[in-house]
Amino acid sequence: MLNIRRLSANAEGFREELDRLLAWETVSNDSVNDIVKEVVNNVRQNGDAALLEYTERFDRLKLNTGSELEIPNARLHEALEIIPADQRTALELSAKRVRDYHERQVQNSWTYEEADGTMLGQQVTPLDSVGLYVPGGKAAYPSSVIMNAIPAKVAGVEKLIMVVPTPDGEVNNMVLAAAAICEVDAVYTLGGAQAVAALAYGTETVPAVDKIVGPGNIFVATAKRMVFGTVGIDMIAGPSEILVYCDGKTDPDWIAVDLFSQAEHDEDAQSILVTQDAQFADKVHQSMTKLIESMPRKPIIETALKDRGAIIVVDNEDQAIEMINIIAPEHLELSVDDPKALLPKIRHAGAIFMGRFTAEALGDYCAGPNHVLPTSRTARFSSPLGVYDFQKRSSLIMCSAEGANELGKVAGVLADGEGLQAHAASARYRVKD
Ligand code: HSO
Ligand code: ZN
Repeated sequence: MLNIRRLSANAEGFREELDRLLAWETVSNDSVNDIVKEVVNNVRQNGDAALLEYTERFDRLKLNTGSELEIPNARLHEALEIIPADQRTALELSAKRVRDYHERQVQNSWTYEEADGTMLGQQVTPLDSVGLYVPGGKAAYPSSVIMNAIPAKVAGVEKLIMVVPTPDGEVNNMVLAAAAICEVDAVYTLGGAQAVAALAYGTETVPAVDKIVGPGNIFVATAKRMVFGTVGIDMIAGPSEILVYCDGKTDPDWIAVDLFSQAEHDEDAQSILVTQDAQFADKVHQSMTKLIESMPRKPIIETALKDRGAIIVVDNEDQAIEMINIIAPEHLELSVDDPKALLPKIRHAGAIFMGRFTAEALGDYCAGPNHVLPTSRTARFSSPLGVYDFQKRSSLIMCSAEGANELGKVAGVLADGEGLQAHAASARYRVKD
C-alpha cells in the first residue's frame, strides 16, 4: 500500500500529531540571507552591469548590454504564434474567465456627507507599476502569469513588468504567450534575487516598480522580504496544500487523483483526506496505491504523501468541519451532496471547491478565481490574490464651514491634551464661534 499516514481524530495524541503534520517553517537561512544581501546591494549600486554579471554566472547567458535583457514585445507575439493551437485557445479562454471573475472585484471610490455638510470618503486608485516574478525551469507556470497579471491589469496598473529567467537562453514559449495575452508591458530575462533587486531599485534598463508579486525559490523569497518597505510585496507562498472532505459517496479514484494533484507540485506539498467513512478511507487508499503507478511525477507525489500527507477518519460532519477550521487549508474540496449547507460553518480556507464535480485543478487553471492563495494556515488572516492587491485607497475629507467650526473645537481639546500647540492653533483658526 502507498505510504501515507492513517489517523483517527479520536485517537490519543491525535492533536499533537496533527500539529506536527501542519508545522511548516518558512526556511530562512543565514547563508542564503548573506548571499541575497550581497546580490541586492550589488544591483542597487551597479545596475545593469551587476545584472549582466549575474545572468552570465547563474543562467549561463552572456549578454553584452543592458538593452539585451529585454525580450522584445514582438518575441512575445511570436511565441503566441508558435505554440500549439490548443494551448493558445486554452490560455485565451483561461485569461477570459479569470478577467471576468476579477472584474467583479474592482473596488470603487466612495463618499458620504455628514449632517454638517462635510464630505468624507475614500478615493481608490491603481498602483502605478507592478513587477511580476515568474520562475524559470520546472516551476515556470503560464497559469501563474495569468493569475498574477490579470488582476493587476483589471485594477488599472499602467506599467506591468515581468521578469523570467531563461537559463542557457532557453525561453518557455507558453510563458511568453501568456504574457502577450495578458498584455504585460515589458519582459526581461532575469531571475533570482538580482531580478527582485532590479525591480525594487531600478537599473539603467529595468524600471523600478511599486510592488513585486509572484512565486519564487528561497533566494527570490528572501530578496522580496529584504526589499519590502521600499516596494510592496504579495504574500510569501509556502508549499501547495489540499484538504478534501468527502462523505464517502464520491468515486474514490476521483478523490485519489485530487490528492495527487497538489502533491505533485513538490515534495513539501500537503494532501489530506478527511472523511467519516472508514471504509471509504480504505477505498481511497487502495485507489491511490493503484493510480500512483501511472503518475509521471510519482517520486514527488510519494515523498509528499509520505512526509506530509494524511487520511483522517472523523466521527461525523461536525468533527470534519472542526478539522477544516484548524487546518485552514489553501484549497478545500467539499465532496458532498450539499456543499452550500456547510459554507456557513467554514471559517478558514483559501478557496472552497464545492461539490463532487469541482476538481481543485480546475481552479488552478481556468475556472476564474485566482490560484494564488494563502498557504500554511495563513487563510486564518489572509485572502486570495485579487484586484484589491493592486488598488490602494486615499482618505477624503472636505470640511464645510460648519464642520470646521465644530471639529476645530474637538481637535483643539485633543491637541491640547497631547501638548501639540500648533495642531490646536491650526484647528482653532477656523473656529468662528
Ligand atoms: N496549485 C498551485 C497553482 C498551480 N497549479 C499552477 C498548477 N499550476 C497553487 O497552489
Ligand atoms: Zn496546482
